[in-house]
This record gives sequence, C-alpha cells and structure tokens, in this order.
Amino acid sequence: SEMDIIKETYEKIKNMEIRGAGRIGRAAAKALKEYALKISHLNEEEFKNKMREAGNILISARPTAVSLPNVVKYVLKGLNEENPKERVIERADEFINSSLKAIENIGKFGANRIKDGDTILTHCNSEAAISVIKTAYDEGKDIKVFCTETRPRNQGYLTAKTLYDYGIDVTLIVDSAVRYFIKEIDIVVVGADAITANGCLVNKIGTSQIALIANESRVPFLTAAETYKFHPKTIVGELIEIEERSPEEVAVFEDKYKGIKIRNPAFDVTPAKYIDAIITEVGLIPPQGAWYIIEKYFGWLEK
Ligand code: RUB
Repeated sequence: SEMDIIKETYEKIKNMEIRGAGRIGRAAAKALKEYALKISHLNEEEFKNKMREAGNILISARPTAVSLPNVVKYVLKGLNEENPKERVIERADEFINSSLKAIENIGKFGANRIKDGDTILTHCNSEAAISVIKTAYDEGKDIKVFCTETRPRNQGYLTAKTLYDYGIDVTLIVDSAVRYFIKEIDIVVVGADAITANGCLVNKIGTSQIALIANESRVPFLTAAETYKFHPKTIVGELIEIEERSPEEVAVFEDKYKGIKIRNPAFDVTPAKYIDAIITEVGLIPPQGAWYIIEKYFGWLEK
C-alpha cells in the first residue's frame, strides 16, 4: 500500500537497521517525501491528515533522538503553507541538504580544536563526531583515535572501520577501559541524540561515565550536535525519555537463570558541567548557550 514506505522506515529505525540521530532524521524526511508523492492525488484535507498520521508513526519508532520529532515537525510545517503538497516535499529536501551541510561545518569548526599529534577518544558511532575527526585528518594533522566498542550493539566497530578505511590510526578498546587509557587521550569528541535547554547531553549509554573520567583527568570533552539535535520541549520543562531496549541485546541465559534481571538503557545524560563545548553548524557554544540555540532556531515556547 501507499503506507508501506512509512511502515518500512518505521521498522528499520525501530530495529536499528537505520540508526544514529542524523541518519534517523534524514530517513524520516525521505520517507515523508516519498509518501507525499504517493498520496498527492488526494484532496488537500485528506493529504494533510495522512501526512500527520505518517509523521506520528515515524516519531513513535524510537523515543530518545530528538532529530526524529524535530524533522517531522520541520517537514510538516509545510502543510500550513501555500501549496502544501509541494511544500512538504521541498522542506524534506531542504532538511536533508542542510543536515549534510551541517555535518560539514561541524567538521570544520570541531577540527579547529584538534591539534597536530592529538589522540582523540570517541564513543558509539556519530556522523558528526566522525566529521570532526576526518576533517582534522584532511587538514594534515597527525592524529590517533581510540574507539570504544559501545556495548551492547558495538557501534564502535562501525566507527573504527570507517576511520581505518579513511587511513586514520585507530585503536578499539572495551567500554570499561576508558579510565585505563585516559592519560593517552588529548580530547574526547562524541555525538548527540539530544541537547537539553540546560545544556545537558543525551547520547549513547556510557557517554556520561566517559565525561566524568575526562573531567577528572582534565581532558576536554566536546559533543558535536547539529542545531536540530536541540530539544525544544525541554525549554518548557519536558524531560527526555531514555529508551530501554530488549534484554536479549545484553545477554541470553539458559532457562535456569531466567530470573536474572537485565536492564538495557540505550542512552544516558551527561551534565552540562562536564561539557567543554557543543560543536554546532553555527559555531562552538558553551553548554549554557543551549537555551539560546533553542530560542533562536525553534522559537520561544514552541507549540
Ligand atoms: C547513536 C548515538 C550517536 C548519536 C549521534 O545511538 O548515540 O552518538 O545518535 O549520531 P544508536 P550522529 O546507535 O542507538 O542510534 O552524529 O550520526 O547523528
């Protein structure tokens, strides 16, 4: 049916075939665009209702990465403009293009913080953080990168392979080895699933203990976050839901041990005080500047 593209994208995001906040956002924009093209024969009222319904389905795929509701809202804003059918398609393309451009700018700004000879630590698999690392490398800086495995889904393997393919000196470590190696690390750069109004970072589970370790060792901790990773509703006091995924991702025991409880939160919250800077496509900001970004890019008290 016409809805297939929405359902398929929903499934791929839910089962993490498509993952990482930026990729999730672009996949949702692309699905909305393709769906809009498929249902463009409907009358305007029906078209709008169907598009809103599709948006809600996509948003329900994963709860934490704010890129998902932010992009759906961005695209569907076109429904309230003249020529809504064309506008949603244009806005989907606008988002995709500007999000790719944002990654490029984040790379340039972030690379200014990487010095020749630096060893960088990253966690999980973030396009934005990888852009910073690749750009520093492209500038001719002699860099090394440590990647954590990122249990339970091991997204760190993806990062290690991507950087290795690019020609960068990469070392893979288990998540619990961060403190053991911190004295070899000059700077930490991670991505973001969401940034709150008070400058906290929501990112892959384990990020906050890395920030704590970096802070204790006076190693700068930076997060690379496009402006659409900022969470507008946190400005009115809304909290971000931390996704808890299936226990099977962590361990599967024989029946005798089924009573062992397993918890599997996918993300955690890093307090603003452990973050040296947030690298956005409009520049580096202190975590205290998060409120300003939300106010400027999402409008005060967004509905
Ligand atoms: C991915 C993750 C990434 C952010 C940012 O978690 O925590 O650090 O999404 O990624 P998951 P990007 O694998 O559970 O989706 O910079 O690519 O948007």
